[in-house]
Amino acid sequence: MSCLFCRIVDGEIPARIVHETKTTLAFRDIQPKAPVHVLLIPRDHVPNAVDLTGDQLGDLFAAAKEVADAEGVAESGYRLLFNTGPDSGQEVFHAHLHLLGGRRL
Ligand code: D5M
Repeated sequence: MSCLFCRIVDGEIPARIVHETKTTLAFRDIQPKAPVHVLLIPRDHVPNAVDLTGDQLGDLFAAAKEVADAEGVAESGYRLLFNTGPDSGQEVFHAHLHLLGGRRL
């Protein structure tokens, strides 16, 4: 299997996991752009955010809220973003929601 994030889901590549549910996984970005930088992914392989189902999106955003609470950025605020396609800078083609916080962005 060649998808990097599928390999993290399968435990073949280590990751600093901060939250997990039946459908989602959240782990620290290896190249953090902020003191808190967590990636939230569906366990199932979906290449691009626009291909996610409504249920998958709902699960990712619910997980993001849990992570923001646990990381202590719920009050101060944080950024949620999807890069979508090559011009956005998307590098990994397994949909992932970035959660960035812990400093003024
Ligand atoms: O974001 C892809 C993000 O994935 C980028 O911020 C680096 C991060 N990354 C790459 N490899 C890993 C591993 N192995 N663990 C954790 N984070 C990783 P994009 O939106 O595609 O540009």
